[in-house]
Amino acid sequence: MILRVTTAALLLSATALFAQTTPGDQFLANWDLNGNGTATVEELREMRSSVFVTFDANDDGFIDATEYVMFDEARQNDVDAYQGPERAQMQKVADAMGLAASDQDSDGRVSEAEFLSGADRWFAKLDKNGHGGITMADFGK
Ligand SMILES: [Ca+2]
Ligand SMILES: [Ca+2]
Ligand SMILES: [Ca+2]
Repeated sequence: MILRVTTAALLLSATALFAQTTPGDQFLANWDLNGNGTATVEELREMRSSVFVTFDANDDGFIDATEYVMFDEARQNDVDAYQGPERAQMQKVADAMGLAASDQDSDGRVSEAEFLSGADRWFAKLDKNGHGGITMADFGK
């Protein structure tokens, strides 16, 4: 009986793992800061600012190539949780914060200004239906 309960519990937790959140759910969980179902460009900038501070490990105002190693790994972990078309969707989100996409003056490192200004281009790309906010609809849900 105990064994059966344990198995059921295991099955339940496995189901929870497999019924993972969609990229849209995950995106909004991270970027819709006030939780109203819409990520605005202001929220994208604010969150990018927090992300920047997190990965500018030596606080010199730049995420350089060395610091990008950690940052790339963190974003890749998110991508690796998905497969198929959802993986492609997550990859796009991850790439948008990459060194190549963010380093506008091509000096090999990303300043906070470069990183924050990326939010505007990113927002325009993500807001597929152009209604001024990113919602689940923009992720095809
Ligand atoms: Ca919001
Ligand atoms: Ca730095
Ligand atoms: Ca730069």
